[in-house]
Amino acid sequence: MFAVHLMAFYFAKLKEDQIKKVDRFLYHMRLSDDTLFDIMARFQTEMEKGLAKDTNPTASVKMLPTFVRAIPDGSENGEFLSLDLGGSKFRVLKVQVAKEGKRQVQMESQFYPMPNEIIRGNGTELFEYLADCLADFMKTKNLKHKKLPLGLTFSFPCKQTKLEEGILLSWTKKFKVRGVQDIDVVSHLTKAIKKHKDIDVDILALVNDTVGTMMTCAYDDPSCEVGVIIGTGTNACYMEDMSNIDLVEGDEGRMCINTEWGAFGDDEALEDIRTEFDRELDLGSLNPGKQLFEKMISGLYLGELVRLILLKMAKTGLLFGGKKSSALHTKGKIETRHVAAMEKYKEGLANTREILTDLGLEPSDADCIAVQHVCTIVSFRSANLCAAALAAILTRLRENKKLARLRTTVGVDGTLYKTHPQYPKRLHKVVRKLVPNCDVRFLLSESGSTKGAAMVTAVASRMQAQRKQINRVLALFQLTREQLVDVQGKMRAELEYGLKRKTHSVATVKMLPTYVCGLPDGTEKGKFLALDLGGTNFRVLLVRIRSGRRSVRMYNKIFAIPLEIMQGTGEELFDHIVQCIADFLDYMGLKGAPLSLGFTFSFPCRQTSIDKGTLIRWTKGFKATDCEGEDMVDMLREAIKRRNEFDLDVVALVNDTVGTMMTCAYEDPNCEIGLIAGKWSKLPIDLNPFSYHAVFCNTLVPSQRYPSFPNRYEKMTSGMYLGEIVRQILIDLTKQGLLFRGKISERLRTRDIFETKFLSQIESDRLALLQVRRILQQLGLDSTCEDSIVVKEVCGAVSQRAAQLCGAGLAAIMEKRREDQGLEHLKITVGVDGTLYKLHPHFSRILQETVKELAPQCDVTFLLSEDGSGKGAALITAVAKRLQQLQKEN
Ligand code: 0WK
Ligand code: 0WK
Ligand code: BGC
Repeated sequence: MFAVHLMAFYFAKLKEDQIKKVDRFLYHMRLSDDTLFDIMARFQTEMEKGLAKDTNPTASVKMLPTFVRAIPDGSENGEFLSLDLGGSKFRVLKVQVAKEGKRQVQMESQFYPMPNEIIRGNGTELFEYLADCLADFMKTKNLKHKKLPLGLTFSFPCKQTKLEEGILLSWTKKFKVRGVQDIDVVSHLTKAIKKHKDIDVDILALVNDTVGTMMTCAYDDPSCEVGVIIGTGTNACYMEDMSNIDLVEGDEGRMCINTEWGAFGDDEALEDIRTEFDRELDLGSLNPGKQLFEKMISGLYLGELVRLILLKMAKTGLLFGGKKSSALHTKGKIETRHVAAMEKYKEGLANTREILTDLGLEPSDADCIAVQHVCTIVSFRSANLCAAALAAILTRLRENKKLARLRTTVGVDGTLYKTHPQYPKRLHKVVRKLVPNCDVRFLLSESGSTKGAAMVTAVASRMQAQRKQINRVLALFQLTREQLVDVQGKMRAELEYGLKRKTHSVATVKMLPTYVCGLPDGTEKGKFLALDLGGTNFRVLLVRIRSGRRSVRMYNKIFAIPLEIMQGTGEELFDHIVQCIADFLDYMGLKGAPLSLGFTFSFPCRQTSIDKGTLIRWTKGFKATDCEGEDMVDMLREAIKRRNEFDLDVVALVNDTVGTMMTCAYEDPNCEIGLIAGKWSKLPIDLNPFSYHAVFCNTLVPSQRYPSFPNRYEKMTSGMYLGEIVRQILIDLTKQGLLFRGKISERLRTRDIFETKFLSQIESDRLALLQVRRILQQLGLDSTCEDSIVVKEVCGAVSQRAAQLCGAGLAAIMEKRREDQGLEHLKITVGVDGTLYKLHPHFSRILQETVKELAPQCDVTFLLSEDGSGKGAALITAVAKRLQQLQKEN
C-alpha cells in the first residue's frame, strides 16, 4: 500500500513539474481573463468596422451579408437537394422538409471524396467534379426525372448581393483552387451542372456552413440566432439588425451576417498574443498572413501547432531528452484528432504514449504528461479565443435588442467541437464567464448545415413563389408609358366631348362652365366671407383683401359636418352651415356686418352664372336629401333668410379646384389650372374665356356611355379610395396565404378600415418597418418583416398608379391648353391642394414626373396652395363684385 502511495506521490509530483515546465514554456499561450476581455473588445471593434460601409474594405473581419433574413417559421416544405462543401467531408443530400404537414425533415446523403488534385486544381475541374457527384447522387436516388431546387453550403468567405450568388473572396483551409477567386461560384456550378443534360436543378441559395448550422438548429429551437463552426476551419454568423448593415439597402428587420472571424488579426490586431509557433505555422500554411485567428483555433491547425511546440521543446531538450524523429519534423504529422485523443480523461496519457511512439519517439512518462499538457494549453487557448469572439457577438445581440439580459441559443457544429473531449465544456464555461448577462444554450447541430441550407432554400423557394404571385398582383398596378399615353388620349377625347354641345350629355368628363372669367387685377379690396365645403374640413373664412399689395389677411374656423347632417335633409345641412357662419361671425365680432360671400362647394354643379349652380349629384359620402337638381346658392340664401340674423350677399359659387386655381393665380398669374388631389381628386381648367372644372367625378354621373360605374377615375386616384384598394389587395394576398400566414383579422375585413393616411405613413422613407408593423397591429394583423415589406410595396403600387393616372389626366389638359393657343411650348402654373398631394411622401413627385413625361412641351410649375380654396373663393367674389360694379357704371 505504501508503495502505491509513493507511486501516486511520485507521479503527482512528476505531473506538477511537467505542467509547470510546459506552463513556463508556453507562457504566452495562456490567456488571462483580462486578455480575453481585451480580445472580446477588439473583436467588437472589428465587427463595427466590418459592418460600416467606409471601413469595411480595410476591415479584417468582413461581416458578410448572407441575404438570409429570417429563421424557419415552420411553413417550409418540399423536396430539396443540398451540397455541403468546405468541411472535412463533401456531401450531397436530398432533404424532404415537412412531409404531410408534419414539422419534420428527412435526409438522404452521400459522401464523396475531395481528392487533392481537385482541391488544389482549377475551378472548372472543381465545379465539374461537384456536378458529376450531384448527377451520380441523383441517379442513385432515382431523382433524375425531377426538377429540384438546390441549396449550396459553401464554407468559404463569399461576398453576396443576393441569396443565389457568391463571389469567392479567398480560399481557406485545405482548398487552393485556381481561377475561382472573385468569381460567382453559383453561376460556375450552374454551368457545370447544365452539362448534365439529364438533370434539372435550380440553385436557389448559397449559404455558409455557419448559416446552415444556425438554420438547422433554429428549425428545432426558434431562439437560435447564432451559428458557430469549430471544425477544420472556424467561423460564426448571427442575426444582425438591418439598420446596422451599411452594405445592404434597407433598415428593416434583420439579416444573418457571416462574420468570417477566421481572418480576425489579419491586420496584425492580434500580434501581441500570437506566438512564434503561430508565425511558424502560418509561414508553412497554404495562405500565409491569412486566417490568423483560425490558425490559433481550428482543427486543421491545432495538431500542427502541437507538433511545432513539441519539436521546439525537443530541440531545446525540454522533451524526449532532446531526441527528435523525422515524423516530428514532418508537417501535419500530428493532427487535431491526436490532440483530442491525448486529452481524453482516462486514456489520454496512454494515447499520448502511443501517438508519440507512432511518431518514432520514445517518450518518458514525464514526456507524456508534458505533451498532454501542451495539447491542453493549445486547445484551451483555442476554446478561449473562440469564447472571446463569441462573447463579443452575444454582447452585440444583447445591445441590439436593448436587453439587460439576453436569452439565446447558439447552434454549433464542427469536428473539433464534436470530437474533442473537453472542448465544449471549456468553451461554454469561458463564454459564461465573459458574458454573465447572457443565458446561452449551446445546441449541437446533429444533421450538419445542409438541413439548414435546405431550410434556406425552402424559404427562398417559398419567397420566390410568393414573390411571383405578389408581382402578378402588383403588376396590375404598374402602368406602362403606352398605357399612360392611352389614358391621356382618352382624357383628351373626353375633354373635347365635354366641351362640345353635341357630345356634352354623353361625355363622362362633364367640363362644367364655372363663370369665372377674370383673374384678380390687384384692385380688389375689402372683407369677404368664404365657405369651404367638401374637402376633409368645412371652413368658414373671413378674407381681407388689400388692393395694390396682392396680399390678403385671412381668419378662419374649421367646423365639423356630422354624418347625420351630411346624410340628413338639405335644409338641415344648410341650416348647419348657417349656424357655423353665425358662430364664426360671433367669434369675429362681425355679426350683422354686410359681407359678400363666396361659397366653395366642392361637388359637381351645373352653373348658369357665377352665383347659380345646380347640384348634379352628391359625392364623397354626402347624401343630404332634396339637394340634387336644386340650386345650392338658393338653398344657402334661404337658410340665411331663415336665420334672419345677418346681411350676407352670396356672390359666387365656386368649386374647390377653381378656388385653388384662383388662390394660386393671385400669386402667379401663370396659374391657369387648379388641381385637387385630396381625399377626392378634381381638375378645373381655364378655357378661354371660361374656366371649366373637369369634374372627373362627374364621370360619376351615369351617362349613356357609362351607366353604372361612377367615379372610376376618382376611385383609382383619390385619397378616399386608395386605402380601400390596399385593403382589398391585402385580403386577396392573405387569402392566397402570401401574407399574415393566411390569417385575415376581423378588422381587416372592415370596409374602409385601411385609411389612406396609412399609405402615407407606411410609404414614408423615415418609417422603419417596425412602425409599419405597429400600424398593421392596430388592424389586428400579426405581421412578419416580409409581410411589412410586401404591404409597403402594395401601398406604393396603389399610390404610384393614382399619381400617374392623375398626371396623365393633367397632361391631357395641358396639351389641350398648349395646342388651343397654338404654342410650341407652354409655360403654365398648376395650383394644387389636397391632403393626398400635400401629405403623401411620393404622390406629388410621381405626378409631376408623369406630367413632365407626357407633356414635354409644357414647362409646368406646381404651386401648392397654402391658404386653401377659401381665399380663391373670396377673390372670385371680389372680382365678381368689381365686374358687377363695372356693369352698373356702364
Ligand atoms: C458539418 C457541416 C458542414 C461544416 C462542417 C464543419 O455540415 O457544413 O462545414 O460541419 O466541420 P468540419 O467538417 O470542418 O469539422
Ligand atoms: C383644401 C381646400 C378645399 C379642398 C380640399 C381638398 O381648401 O377646398 O376641398 O383642400 O383636399 P382634401 O381635404 O379632400 O384632402
Ligand atoms: C471559412 C468559413 C467557414 C469556416 C468553417 C473558414 O475557413 O472561411 O467560411 O465557415 O471555415 O468551415
